Amino acid sequence: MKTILITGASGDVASHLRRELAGKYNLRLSDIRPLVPVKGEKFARADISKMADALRITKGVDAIVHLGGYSVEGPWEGILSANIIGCYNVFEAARRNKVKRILFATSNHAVGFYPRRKTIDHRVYIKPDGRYGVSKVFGEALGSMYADKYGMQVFLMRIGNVNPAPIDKRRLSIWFSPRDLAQLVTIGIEHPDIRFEIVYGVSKNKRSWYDNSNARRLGYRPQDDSEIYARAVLAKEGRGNPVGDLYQGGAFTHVEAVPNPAPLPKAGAKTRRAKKAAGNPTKTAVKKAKKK
Ligand code: 15L
Repeated sequence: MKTILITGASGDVASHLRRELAGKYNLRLSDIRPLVPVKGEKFARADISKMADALRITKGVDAIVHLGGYSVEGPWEGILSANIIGCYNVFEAARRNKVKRILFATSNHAVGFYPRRKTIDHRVYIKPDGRYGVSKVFGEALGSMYADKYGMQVFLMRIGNVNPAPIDKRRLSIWFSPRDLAQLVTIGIEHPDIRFEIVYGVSKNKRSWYDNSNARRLGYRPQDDSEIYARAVLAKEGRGNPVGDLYQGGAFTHVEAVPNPAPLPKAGAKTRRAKKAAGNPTKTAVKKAKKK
């Protein structure tokens, strides 16, 4: 059984992926945030913006699914550290540890400034819709360079929105169901002829604005279509935005920050383990007070 490292394992996308891949691979997980592994998983806490951590987690794995990083539009410092420095470290650590294959979660936001009326494929010129999108383009460029210069096998997935069901009008076009995610990732891990590929990580949505023929060529046959949710989703749709509604990237094209679904632990905040080691100050204080 292959050993697969999933970075960003505490995140949303990884939590779906871990469930879908359970039993198929030995899963090695890493994240800057804590996580409780289940049977078949091993977890290592790591900050990928530190090369030593990246080297430690990538040792002895057959492939890497790199999901870790800042996952929305936001402040440059966070994006720089996780998505630029961190992404470089993961690719470079993989090379030094002789890990041949890497699957990178790039994003629809690498091409988010394409208008919604246009269907785009994997060959279009990049059009990032913010700092986050630019950082994903950087990861794509790293992938290209590591494939050409070092012979790494690189599978870039421009992911739409992974969710059990689509959450709004825009996501009807870019929805990626957990089981379709698992299918695409499995192709990325198993396909014998991956050198450098760009595919869209989306289900077979009727309203899709992607021509995902490259994924299809590699054997991807998505099962899910957001259309069955369309009526319910559209009934709840709020007021739009004249810019966001025009472009595939939606709000990312006109706001400076999107609420971060996976905030990092605050600097100086203690982990659960560290708190345990230090004793729970509140409980200790209560006990002492009772004894008096
Ligand atoms: C992304 O790239 C984000 O990682 C995810 O959190 C969603 O915001 C998604 O794009 C989206 O466009 O819906």
